[in-house]
Amino acid sequence: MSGAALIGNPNTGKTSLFNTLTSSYEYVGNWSGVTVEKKVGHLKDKSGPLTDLPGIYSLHPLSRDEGVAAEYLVTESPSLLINIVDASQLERNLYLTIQLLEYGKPVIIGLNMVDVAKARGLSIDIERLSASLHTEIIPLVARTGSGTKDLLLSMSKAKDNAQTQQFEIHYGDIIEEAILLISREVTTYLTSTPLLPRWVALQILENNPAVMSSLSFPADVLARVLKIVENTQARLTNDGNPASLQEYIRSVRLEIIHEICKSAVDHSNQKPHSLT
Ligand code: GDP
Ligand code: K
Ligand code: MG
Repeated sequence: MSGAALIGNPNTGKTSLFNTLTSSYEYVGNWSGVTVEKKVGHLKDKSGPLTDLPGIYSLHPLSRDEGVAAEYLVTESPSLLINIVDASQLERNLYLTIQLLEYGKPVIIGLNMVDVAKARGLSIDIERLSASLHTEIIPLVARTGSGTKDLLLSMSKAKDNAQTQQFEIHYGDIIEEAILLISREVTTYLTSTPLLPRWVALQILENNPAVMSSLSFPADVLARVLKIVENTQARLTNDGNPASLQEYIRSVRLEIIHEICKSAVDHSNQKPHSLT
């Protein structure tokens, strides 16, 4: 019963939106084990609970506090993710977006701070961006509430037709083979979770501590999986790639994000940062 969740980079307007979209609190406290505030509210349209997740730049946490959101995705079963993206920092924000799309649950992108983007002279082709990411994008100005009605409408539609995510990155033959091998090992242990074997395999290849510690596999399965990771790293290195698996996977994502932004963002009228 975890309903929908707001997830995104820090300072993108998640809490502003949470306050606009909810009418009362269901729970306010801390996430277990950390001093990060946990807020769950009731959506104004009475369609269920909404969780305000702590801001992160990536699902791969650099601290325990940052692990909260990834642990939430593993242990809870959110029916809908509302990814709040800062339109004025699109390229940086899309790294998390890509990881959320890979998670496989319905995602709606709340493209917030469009007022800031506009003031900076950035023009975002929302249709093109939406087509590249295969997901719905709602422009927002959380500070004034502009777009929040459209967001609520889109949220209720998403709940009615739980579409599956179409977005998928091809990471190259070496990684794709490893994803298949790991998926084969872990699938049976994921049946009671909302998790896609492909997503879990990627988190394992990236050595995501929040995901690894939230899942438990039998010792022999874990040993075989870690052996696959080791072999994959060796194959990548032998193939002339000096990067770690984690860096390599990150670089593939960054390259794709860069291409997506090149085609969807027009910088030609962009003003220098110091003027805004
Ligand atoms: P969070 O860290 O993602 O929860 O972001 P907050 O909701 O705390 O917002 C961070 C700051 O951005 C606050 O000062 C908000 O008033 C401001 N803010 C939020 N949304 C918008 C927006 O659409 N436009 C502008 N200009 N400011 C916004
Ligand atoms: K904040
Ligand atoms: Mg906040």
